[in-house]
Amino acid sequence: MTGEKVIVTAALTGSAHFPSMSPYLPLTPKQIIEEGIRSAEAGASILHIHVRNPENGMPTPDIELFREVLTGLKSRTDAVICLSTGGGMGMSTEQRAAPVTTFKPEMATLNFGSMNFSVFHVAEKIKEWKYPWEKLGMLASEDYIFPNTFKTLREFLNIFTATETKPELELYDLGMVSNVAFMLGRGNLKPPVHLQFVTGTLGGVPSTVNSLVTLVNAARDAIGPGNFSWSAIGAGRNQMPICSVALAMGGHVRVGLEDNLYVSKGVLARSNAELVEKIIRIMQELSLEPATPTEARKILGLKGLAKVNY
Ligand code: KMH
Ligand code: ZN
Repeated sequence: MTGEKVIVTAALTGSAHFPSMSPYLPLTPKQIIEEGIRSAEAGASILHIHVRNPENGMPTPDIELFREVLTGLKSRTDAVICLSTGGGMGMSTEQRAAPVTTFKPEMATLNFGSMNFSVFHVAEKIKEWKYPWEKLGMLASEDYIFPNTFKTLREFLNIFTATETKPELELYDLGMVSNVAFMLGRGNLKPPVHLQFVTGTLGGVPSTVNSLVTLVNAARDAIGPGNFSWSAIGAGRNQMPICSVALAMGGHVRVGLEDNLYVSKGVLARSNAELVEKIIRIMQELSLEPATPTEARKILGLKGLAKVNY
């Protein structure tokens, strides 16, 4: 990929960060749309979308909220939309898959293995809570297993095939690389696949250079160098260092408030665009340029905006 344009993904709000953690986390459809437009203007070619209850910021699978965000974005930017099927804690597989079935997006995430996915440790750091659900949800995550069995992966992939949606395979650990190789071998997945290496979540690999290098090398061994493109996530303070290493390795990058709330040590990012601008400044120092949405579609082999259902 060296010399190719770099795809910058902006993950706008997610479900693992809570309203009390930052006043800049977009919660309402209007806020998510504005954040997406500004991130695209700053150079992001993919916008990764979750939605939240506008009353209290709680992650929700509400289809009408997705529709409002998707139509709002489509009317103002040609950026690629990558919908989340990870949803939020406790959402059923059906709820998680519904946005793909309904809107037939060009891309959507697919978390490629079950794991502990917890944020309970963050609760101790929050002094003032905005909403009652936050502390309850955070503490309950100590006993949460994020379910992504081979059966549900097969069912999700059948949906993605039917809707011509390119899955972005979220890999949090080494075993998930084997899962990809296995599903390729069974024909549930077709190469080239797009891998998102997620580092720094509690329950997944740590955000270290060695973790990223190990995951990339494992993918090269198990999936084959020509059979995948890849991007990297560093959670929290490791977002820019891990993305910088990914750039040097010829990978694509994901930034945004879903994964990191800070633009520098102790300074809250005031928008997703700030994080997009920061990684693009780093890219410029490395003589790398962000891909446009059209270039991202070509690199990833996407079906085009004309074939979505929103
Ligand atoms: N939660 C992020 C670490 C999804 O939305 O399906 C990866 C992600 C998964 O964005
Ligand atoms: Zn997400």
